[in-house]
Amino acid sequence: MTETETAAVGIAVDDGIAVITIDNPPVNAISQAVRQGLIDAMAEIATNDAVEAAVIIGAGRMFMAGADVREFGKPPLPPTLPETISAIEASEKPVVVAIHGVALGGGLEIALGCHYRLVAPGAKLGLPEVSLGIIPGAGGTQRLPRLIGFEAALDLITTGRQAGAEEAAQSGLADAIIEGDLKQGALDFAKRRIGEPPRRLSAIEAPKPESPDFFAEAKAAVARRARGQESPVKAVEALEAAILPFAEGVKREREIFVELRGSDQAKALRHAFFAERAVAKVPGLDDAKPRDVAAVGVIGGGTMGAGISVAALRAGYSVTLIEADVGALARGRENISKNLDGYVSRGRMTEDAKADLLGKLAASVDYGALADADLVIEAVFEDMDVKKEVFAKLDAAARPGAVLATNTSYLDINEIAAATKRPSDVLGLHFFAPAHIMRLLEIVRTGTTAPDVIATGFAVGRKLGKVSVLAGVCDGFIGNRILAHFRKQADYMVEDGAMPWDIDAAMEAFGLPMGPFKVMDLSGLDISYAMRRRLAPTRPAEERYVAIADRVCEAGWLGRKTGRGWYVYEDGTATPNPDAEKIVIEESKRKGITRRDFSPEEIQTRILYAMINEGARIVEEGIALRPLDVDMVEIMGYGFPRWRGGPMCAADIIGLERVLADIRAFASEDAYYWEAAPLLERLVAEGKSFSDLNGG
Ligand code: T1G
Repeated sequence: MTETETAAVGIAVDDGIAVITIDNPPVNAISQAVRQGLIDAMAEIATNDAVEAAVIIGAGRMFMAGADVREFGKPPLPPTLPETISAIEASEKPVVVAIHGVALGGGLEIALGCHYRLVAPGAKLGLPEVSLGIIPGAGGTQRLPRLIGFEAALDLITTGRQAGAEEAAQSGLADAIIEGDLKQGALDFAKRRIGEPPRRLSAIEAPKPESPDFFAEAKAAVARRARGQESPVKAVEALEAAILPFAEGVKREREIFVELRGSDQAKALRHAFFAERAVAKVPGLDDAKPRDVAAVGVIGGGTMGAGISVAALRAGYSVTLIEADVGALARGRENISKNLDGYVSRGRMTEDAKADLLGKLAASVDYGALADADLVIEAVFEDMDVKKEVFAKLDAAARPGAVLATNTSYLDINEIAAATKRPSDVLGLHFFAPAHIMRLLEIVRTGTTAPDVIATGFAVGRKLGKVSVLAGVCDGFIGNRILAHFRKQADYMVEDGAMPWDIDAAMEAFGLPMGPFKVMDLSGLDISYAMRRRLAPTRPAEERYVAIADRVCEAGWLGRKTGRGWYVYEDGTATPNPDAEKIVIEESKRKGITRRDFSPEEIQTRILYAMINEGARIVEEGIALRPLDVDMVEIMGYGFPRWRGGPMCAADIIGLERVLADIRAFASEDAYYWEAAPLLERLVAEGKSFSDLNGG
């Protein structure tokens, strides 16, 4: 047995088979050292007569997570990944790859350069590059269709989704699933291949597309789904190049890859990738140990409470639901059961699994049933007096050390906490409807929340599969506070000359899944009406107030539930409501406003800048820890296009100087609203950007 080592790639020869081990923790990212190590290993295999075949395998949790995302913005160091893969594929001796955990991006491309692919039962294979704003850049778009055909390759590459071991074996992506010891299975497999000619995907003739219009149709369908994101559409172009001879196809793939790599969208998506992980890293919280949570109590079985209960049950917690009376309790159970039915009907849960989960649900009208709960989440009516009463009762019933959470969206949690004798155990866990589906969780700390209580919030959020973002107490926390400004701008423009459907169309073109007026119709106009009434006493007298939505609401048009709101809903289609249009025109007239045109670009800019300006205030006040926390809230909770990186990242990409100059220009018409956030002013003066505040 001979052995040589580089830092990241080890090679050991055992009975004629070289075992090449990638060892670059934590995820075996393909750093320069890994690329060089693989090239050296292949050179050694070629010249070492004792070697007759090779196995490539990953050390640690997974095979490989792909290219090192941290190297992306930097000048590439040789050897390139395509060179590395060519060296593997060129081997005259059979090379078998053994995949456990994940093989993603460049990791799967390396696997495609090997002659045989074996997978462990739990393995997941994917090309997630489009989600980073790029395309596979090391032959993935050329080798994959040669192996599994265009349709299957297009599905994997344009969605970035991961295929499991079974699917990989069925599609031909994997040659076999190895049960038991993966390395031993791979060694046995490699031994049987000794002496066989290498199987090189690049040598296979270009496949035929499934139909003559295949690429044109695919491009149109992918573009519709992508909502402004370029990379999936470009991935189809790269795939189309696979009908060319391999050398020409990879050249085209590389050109597209290089073009996208430097794009703003790739920059924004990389930011989102790191931000999604950075939000869980709260400075100063490193030493706080989360409290153990197994039993969860939920107070309130309405839409939110039922959604939270389902999220908790699915994550493996036992749940005790509390309602005010027996009738409400039955309705709460019914809501939970209906949510679970959603999974069953989509084939994502069996009836048995549903029954199991319901078996872990207890329900009671007595707070005494919460005596053993480790965490209680209150999701009752949004009213301070009601919440205080609930927390006083909870204080009496819950065991010492239990974490007490409120799901309020707006109310002052300091005040709620003060209704208990243990305010340091109280925090906000703000879920987004539907709570079992939406991935955002705002974890709201009060002035007194204990560090280990915050840490518990993050640990629970992680177990629920949420992206948790820390926020401070203010009206609306991070997300709804920005939403209020988004809506205000939309209202101002409607009163000044745009129509609600113009705003919706412009914001959908911006990349939102649904415009703000359609969203209001969906959630019910009475919700925001009640909110405006609540805020009326504290609204500054000098602030502009648009009464259009109030009048639409007062006419009884509450949105979809009444068949009419900003739109009229008939036969499954939405058309602009002509009566709402009349109200818009009347209100402009009543205020003496001469209506003017707004281009889609102006609509997008005003709304985006309102979000940026408020986001800057939120960061400056410490409500959000960093600009990236604001970005994650917007992306995960409000449909802000990920490929724009969130509002703060979008501001950096536009350039803060320009953002500030435009805001000042808006301020010349409306000085009250468009006062630039001091943080924005300061960053521009110092020549900095929001990303400078995000930390390493
Ligand atoms: N590069 C660098 N660091 C990475 C990384 C990567 N590719 N993937 C993960 N990390 C870090 C991550 O930031 C975190 O660091 C730690 O590893 C654990 O990650 C030419 C160009 C692999 C499924 O898009 O999907 O190949 O926060 O917390 O939940 O065509 O990470 O601890 O400091 O996420 O177990 C394509 C992205 C590259 C894969 C593991 N690859 N990664 O999930 O742990 S493009 C990807 C993931 C490419 C070629 C192109 C997941 C994971 P820290 P984690 P996890």
